[in-house]
Amino acid sequence: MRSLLSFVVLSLGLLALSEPIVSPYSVHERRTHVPSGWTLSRRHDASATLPLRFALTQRNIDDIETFLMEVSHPKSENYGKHWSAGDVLKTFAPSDETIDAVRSWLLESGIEDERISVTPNKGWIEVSATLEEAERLLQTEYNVYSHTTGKEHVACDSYQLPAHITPHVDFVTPTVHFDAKISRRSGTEPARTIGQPGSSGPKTTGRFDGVIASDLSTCNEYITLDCLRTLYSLDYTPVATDKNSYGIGNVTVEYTPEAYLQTDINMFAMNFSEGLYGVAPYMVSIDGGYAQTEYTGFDYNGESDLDLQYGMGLVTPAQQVTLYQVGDMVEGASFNNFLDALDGSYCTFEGGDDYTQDAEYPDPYGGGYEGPEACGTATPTYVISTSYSYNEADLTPFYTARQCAEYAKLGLMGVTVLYSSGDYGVAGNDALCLNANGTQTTDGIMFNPSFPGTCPYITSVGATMIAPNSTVYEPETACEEVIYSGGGFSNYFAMPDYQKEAVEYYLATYPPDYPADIWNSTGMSRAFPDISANGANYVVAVDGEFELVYGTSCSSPVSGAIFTMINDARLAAGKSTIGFINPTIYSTDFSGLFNDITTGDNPGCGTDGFNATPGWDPVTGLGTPNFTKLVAAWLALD
Ligand SMILES: *[C@@H]1O[C@H](CO)[C@@H](O)[C@H](O)[C@H]1NC(C)=O
Ligand SMILES: *[C@@H]1O[C@H](CO)[C@@H](O)[C@H](O)[C@H]1NC(C)=O
Ligand SMILES: *[C@@H]1O[C@H](CO)[C@@H](O)[C@H](O)[C@H]1NC(C)=O
Ligand SMILES: *[C@@H]1O[C@H](CO)[C@@H](O)[C@H](O)[C@H]1NC(C)=O
Ligand SMILES: *[C@@H]1O[C@H](CO)[C@@H](O)[C@H](O)[C@H]1NC(C)=O
Ligand SMILES: CC(=O)N[C@H]1CO[C@H](CO)[C@@H](O)[C@@H]1O
Repeated sequence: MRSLLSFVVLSLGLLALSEPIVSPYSVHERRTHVPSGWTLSRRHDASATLPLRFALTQRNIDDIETFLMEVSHPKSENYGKHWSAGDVLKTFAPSDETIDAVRSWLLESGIEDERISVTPNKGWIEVSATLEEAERLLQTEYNVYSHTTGKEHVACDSYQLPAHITPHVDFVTPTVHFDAKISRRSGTEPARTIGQPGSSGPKTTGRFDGVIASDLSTCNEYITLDCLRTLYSLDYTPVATDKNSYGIGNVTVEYTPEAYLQTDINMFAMNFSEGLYGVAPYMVSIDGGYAQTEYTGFDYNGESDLDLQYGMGLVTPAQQVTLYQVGDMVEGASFNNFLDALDGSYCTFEGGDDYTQDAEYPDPYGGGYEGPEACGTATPTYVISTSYSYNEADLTPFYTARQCAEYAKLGLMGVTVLYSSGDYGVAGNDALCLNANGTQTTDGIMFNPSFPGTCPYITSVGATMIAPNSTVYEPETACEEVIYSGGGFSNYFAMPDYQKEAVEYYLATYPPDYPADIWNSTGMSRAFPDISANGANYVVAVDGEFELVYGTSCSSPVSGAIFTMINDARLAAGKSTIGFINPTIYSTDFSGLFNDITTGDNPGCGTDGFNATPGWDPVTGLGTPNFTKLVAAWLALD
């Protein structure tokens, strides 16, 4: 024992005196393009200090899909045996070996111990490095880029890590992460985050003055709760509302400044759901989120009013709905800020996750939320529906991969995560398409998939509509009114096994007639959406008037309500929640339980997009839910 110890001490002593371990460097991340509007301005100042943050590789993360399938695949013995938050934390926290490897490398490279800090959750290591140190550690060169607006940003084109460090680090910031959000986030101006007016929310055709028939004969022009109940065979009164203390019926996430108005819920209630009058969602405030009333208008209230009126209406007033309201008025928030609140192990330092990308709290911009960033303070509910999205290309592969793994963790815990698939067909938000050099413009010609829609561990929801002059009793068609259902093939994520058969059938039977350089035709990438629901002509009370609203923003909360009712039935029967549903809904036992949508398409990027076809398709997924069939099939599972 003794001699071994002194040997260790001796070798450490030698190490400190000798040259660092020689290990060949290799490129860790490289950026393909400088985003539009930015130009290389100059070398970064030699006197600058960089807050280098190393995102440490999580333990067992390569097995996350296996773990998730184990509890989510209907044929698995452990179906429904979801994990506790503690199990998740224990399984994935970076190992001591990882922390030691990165720390030793930094020490050997001449960084003093007191400058190296590890976050309490062990997820990150931070070092305040001089420019010379950062460039030497990462074998790179930092430059300053200027935006047409005069703003500046520091970035490098690529960076390297020594071979023995590579397996321990997901990514390093600040480096190549230089995307759309960053361009809105420099100098003193806060990030333009999701939920901000002008970002892609639902669309409205404005005030609506039509007359809604008391039977269902006007559903093709005006969607109401009754139209949806009939379309999706949803005739159910929840019974497990008190039996289960937490989670069910908790369906919505909103990002400040988007906010609902109780007066609008009440107005909606008077016409369509009497019992909803005066009922408020249970609000969980994250990072200073609150239902702001300073700003009104469709851009501020449309999304939240829609989500809550339909989400709350469909689960009935008997079932409480939780509203996660994320972010303050100054900075807003990102999905990562929300995930931090649900999972303390995901948080980084005192501030956001990637300070170039996510909101930081306490808000450094003044006049905002001064409390600490929410970190593991909120409990995830059983169904979480979000009607906001990025374009995949707004973000880097490492950033999306890390966030996507978080959704898998929620799935492990029995949570169903739904995201709207986007409203621009095969184009991205705001009709942006990709160029070969990686930039996004409205005249780009390459399809531009949406994120988190392309994350294989969430359920992506597209949009349908009742065809003109059709009734609720006829099959719907892909939404082609005001918006087009987002759908297509990821450029970042590989195809998960659960959808292989369905997607391969589509590709073989209805091969899209587009050149391989405008879409990911490899047949090996994650295809979306997974399902769909009506997204046109919703009658929504917004700022004291009824408006007609369109978007996959409608489809996601409606699907969330349906899955919440299925959870209710299972919980009442003493079973688990349905959790991550994709392996189940694509399985043969569930074939035919969704209403197959076979007409319509999702144009974008100067094309007609893809076609809805028999079976799964990249416009409407497996189709729209039939609650009656689905609840029976899910009750038949353990
Ligand atoms: C709501 O109810 C009022 C009062 O009955 C009626 O005048 C109005 O047309 C209704 N609006 C809608 C959109 O149904
Ligand atoms: C990228 O390609 C587009 C379309 O070809 C072009 O308009 C744009 O100037 C290019 N941008 C950069 C930064 O190269
Ligand atoms: C729907 O019906 C109206 C009136 O009957 C007619 O003018 C219109 O052409 C029809 N639209 C379609 C798509 O059939
Ligand atoms: C297509 O998708 C696969 C898997 O997601 C990915 O590896 C590949 O790079 C993508 N191709 C392009 C051109 O983006
Ligand atoms: C939904 O399923 C029920 C029960 O099988 C069936 O009666 C109903 O017709 C289905 N609805 C649709 C739209 O297919
Ligand atoms: C009805 C219900 O289950 N509500 C729960 C929603 O989630 C919050 C936690 O975020 C619980 O406190 C509520 O009881």
